[in-house]
Amino acid sequence: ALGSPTQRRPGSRQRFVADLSQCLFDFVIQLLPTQEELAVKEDVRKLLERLIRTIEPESRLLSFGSTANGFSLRNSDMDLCCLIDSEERLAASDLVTMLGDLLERETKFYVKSLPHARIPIVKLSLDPSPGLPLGIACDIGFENRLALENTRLLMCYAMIDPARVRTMVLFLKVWSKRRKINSPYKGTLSSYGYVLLVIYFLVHVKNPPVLPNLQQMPPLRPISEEDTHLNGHNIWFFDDIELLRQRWHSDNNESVADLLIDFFRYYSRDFPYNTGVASIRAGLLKKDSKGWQNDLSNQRYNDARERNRLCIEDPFETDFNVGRCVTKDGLYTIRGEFMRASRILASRPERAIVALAELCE
Ligand code: 3AT
Ligand code: MG
Repeated sequence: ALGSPTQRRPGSRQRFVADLSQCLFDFVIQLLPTQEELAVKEDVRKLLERLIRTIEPESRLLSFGSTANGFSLRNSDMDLCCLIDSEERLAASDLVTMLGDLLERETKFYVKSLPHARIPIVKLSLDPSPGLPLGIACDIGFENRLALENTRLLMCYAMIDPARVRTMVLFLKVWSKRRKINSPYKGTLSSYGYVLLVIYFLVHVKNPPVLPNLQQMPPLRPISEEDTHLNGHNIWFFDDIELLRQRWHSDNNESVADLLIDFFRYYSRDFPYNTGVASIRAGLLKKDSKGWQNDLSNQRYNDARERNRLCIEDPFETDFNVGRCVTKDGLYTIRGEFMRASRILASRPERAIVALAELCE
């Protein structure tokens, strides 16, 4: 009988949304890495590169993931990729073993080599110290050129509209970590998966769109197949962001708070989890058309079914489901969290800061 709070006080909803946008900006800014942290990480990268070159002189060590795409939070891990420019190189598993031994001898890092993993890596970590109050965690992989390219794609999306895109992504990363739904090893979704959900929403769900589809824009000049393909995957996208800014403007003027509220609503109610695949390259696809269907009748597909609860197409490796780690329980929990977030943002129209705190509790 009281009606919704919005009905009680006209205008209070708009005020809430405006306050929430401001709170989101303020909240995210204090979570960004400091200049000092970035400098320490760059020093670590250079040190590791020097050491790797004692094994493979023609190698380069490059950052990817959040350290390189503009979606980094304070104390996020470092993802490094070693590229070797010479023709004759050791196998990744041998490199991992040799590098692990070398780093164990020459540095203070704790080292764990995983030479036989699907993607062989060396994992490093350092305990906290006065200069590095939160320590450091770092993964080194080899020849993962697709990851370098998808990092560049996400970075370009971030650069088109940093105020809205970066704020949304950074907030969702913190939120998903605090709500414990950011652990692919435990059946929930990786940060990379959440970022793709945000971009999918901004390119394909919002109308008018907040972001253009960089993979479908016509190239400025003809490009050869060789230049657009890597290991059989089309990795082309429009990456001249300066030019894009001159030529493309979004007609969508919603605030970051409006977008976030709508994001939670969409993924709690509207996204077709049972049949749909979120593809930032091609929009909403069908699980059927990708062979990712939930075929309940066939025993053989048991495993596939468990892997295809939440379907998010990788932008380049299109036969790869980025959400494949998400289990039945994991998806149930994630959707529950989207609903909880929606409910909190719908029911607290007066105090944005309280809503935000409750959201990330
Ligand atoms: P954090 O700040 O570490 O939480 P992040 O942005 O670094 O987030 P991830 O650690 O999830 O994101 O992933 C790091 C990069 O590794 C992002 C992407 O280039 C690559 N990557 C991660 N997961 C996948 C995947 N399932 N398929 C393809 N590339 C992936
Ligand atoms: Mg990372």
